[in-house]
Amino acid sequence: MERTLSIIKPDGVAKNVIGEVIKRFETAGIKIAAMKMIQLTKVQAQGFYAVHKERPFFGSLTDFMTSGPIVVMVLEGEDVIAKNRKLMGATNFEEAEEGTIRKDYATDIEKNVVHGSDAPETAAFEIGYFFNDLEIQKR
Ligand code: YYY
Ligand code: MG
Repeated sequence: MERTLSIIKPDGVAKNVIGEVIKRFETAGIKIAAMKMIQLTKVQAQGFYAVHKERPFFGSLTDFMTSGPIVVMVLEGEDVIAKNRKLMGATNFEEAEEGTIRKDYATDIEKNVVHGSDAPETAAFEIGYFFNDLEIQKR
């Protein structure tokens, strides 16, 4: 069993697609092991996206991520890191496959509805950034 971190970003919450995104996870057989709605501070967003701190879009991305509430989830299942990335679609919605979350709901390369960890190491860091062990359901 593998775990990954998923975020419904401020644009996804504002567009009322929380349920739609979660439905896609559940339909794909993915289990939700933890979930909460929060609003990040700038410092918290910078810490979460620290790997991108030298990128030109870092300032804009971290402003956007603090612009409204987000839904943070721990997803669980076999091969869930790759499965979630597949359901999300490419970073740039214009390049995302038909039927993916980003193709259907993103409006902008930055405002792309969802985040998903991209590897086991980043998943471990990102889950630990938002949840302690007691907040994650065991089955
Ligand atoms: O993992 P993923 O979200 O698909 O993309 P990353 O390359 O990790 O970039 C994180 C985040 O940064 C992306 O979801 C949107 C934003 N971004 C951007 O605004 N402009 C870019 N050229 C690349 C990424
Ligand atoms: Mg990424």
